[in-house]
Amino acid sequence: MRIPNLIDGRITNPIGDKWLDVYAPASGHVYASLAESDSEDVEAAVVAAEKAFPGWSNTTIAERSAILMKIAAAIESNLDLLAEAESKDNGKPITLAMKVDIPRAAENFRFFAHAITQFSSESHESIGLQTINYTLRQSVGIVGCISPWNLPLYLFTWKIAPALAAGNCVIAKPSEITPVTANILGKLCLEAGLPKGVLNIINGSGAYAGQAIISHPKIKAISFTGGTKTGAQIAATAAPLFKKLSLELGGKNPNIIFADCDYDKMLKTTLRSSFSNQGQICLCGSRIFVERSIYNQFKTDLVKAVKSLKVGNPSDSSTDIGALVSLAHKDKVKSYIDLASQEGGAVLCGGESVSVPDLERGYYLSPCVIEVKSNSCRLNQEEIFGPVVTLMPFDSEEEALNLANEVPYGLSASIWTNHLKRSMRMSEKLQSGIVWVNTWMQRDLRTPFGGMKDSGVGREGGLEALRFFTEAKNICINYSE
Ligand code: TXE
Repeated sequence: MRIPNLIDGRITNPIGDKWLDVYAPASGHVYASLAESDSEDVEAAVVAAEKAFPGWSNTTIAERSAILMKIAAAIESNLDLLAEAESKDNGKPITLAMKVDIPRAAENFRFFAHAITQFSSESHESIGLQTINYTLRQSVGIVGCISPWNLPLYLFTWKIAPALAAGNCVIAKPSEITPVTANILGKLCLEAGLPKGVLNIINGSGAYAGQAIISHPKIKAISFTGGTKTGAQIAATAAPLFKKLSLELGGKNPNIIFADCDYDKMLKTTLRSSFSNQGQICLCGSRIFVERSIYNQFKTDLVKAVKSLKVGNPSDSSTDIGALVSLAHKDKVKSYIDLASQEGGAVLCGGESVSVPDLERGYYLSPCVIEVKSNSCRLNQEEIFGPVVTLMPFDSEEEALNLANEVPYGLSASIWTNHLKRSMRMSEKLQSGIVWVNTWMQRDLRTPFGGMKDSGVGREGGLEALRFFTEAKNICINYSE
């Protein structure tokens, strides 16, 4: 299978005719080749987007919304095809792709199809001065959307749906590790009536295709989700070009468990928040802090539950944990597990390569729980982004708060307690963009989404995303004689 680019409504080979291998993580085999694009391909996409922009930005809200609704419906009617492609490309269990990734991609389009009809701007009357100000929120122009490999179609659509709804033309780059579903989507968008040149998909590596997008002077806004180091590099390139930037980066999220919580619900959710998608979700709760009075009980119960998770073929519906996304990523995760003994930690379960019958070269790792001695160790300070969680006890609310905040990241946090005032006090003081109380990853698409500290800059989601993908212009009219 060859995966070229989508430029100006046409499937286009990369100008340099270079191709990258795409691996199936479940088997470790190459199964596709991907366009390795560079600045010439990006230039062609920019030319197409410039041509399409006047038409698309002046398309009525009702028409834009109707096209986005058709795209949502097309994603839903291709659920099986897209879920199978996502599972094969990423290594995630097919059940997860069917239940979460693909339905959510459709929901992203449907949500922004509605949201744009409710997007309004302000007017300010300067009383006594016969002056009125009103705000126009106009499309930015050409925007760049760069997405990662962990939730490929889910995050790709999370960016392009609001960008398109707000009347922009998009140059989008899916991760070179998981490009397949984005490219199926490109075709569905054209069939749904999205005019040519409005969505251009450029494939290839971050170093060439990605860098060409972020450094192109006519691409005026960049929405990026990925690693913190890459985010810093993107900011360094984009800042002198005065681009709007939205960066959703890594996390090292605390999961804080008090003795007075609903224990069974907490345990079940903690299993999910630790290991869903092989722990490769920026919102996973990777540092678990437990009140000392229930620490030993929790440790025993968690380890027992983790040992019961089935690591296996992602296409098997009984699989809980599929393959990690790449060999390089598996090696990175493994290197952190190997650090445990050096840092005085104890591996309580998992962390070993798993050989799945007939898929011996796949990237499988058993889910791992590590008890750490201190929050300052690398295992607790650096993003591992795999099926690995750490455990530590705490004695007081204040100590839990300090442990949670003593980390460079600030994306999300979970608190488990039935003590209302404590949950509110903690929520106020936690340094993170999202706080969940007695739940995890319960997403309402109207809410602001993003992180503090090294977890990123800016917020997307709901009207925040539409604000990001528009320029606010103030018009001041004096109507005195
Ligand atoms: O992601 P990259 P990587 C974290 C996780 C992981 C680490 C590195 O800890 O181990 O990041 O992952 C594109 N200009 N997260 O290296 O490189 C790239 O092609 C423009 C957290 O695989 O950040 C891809 O499309 N684009 C995260 C996208 O950036 C560039 C999800 C993300 O890849 C570029 C993924 C450049 N110079 C990893 N360099 C989350 N927040 O959910 C790369 N890219």
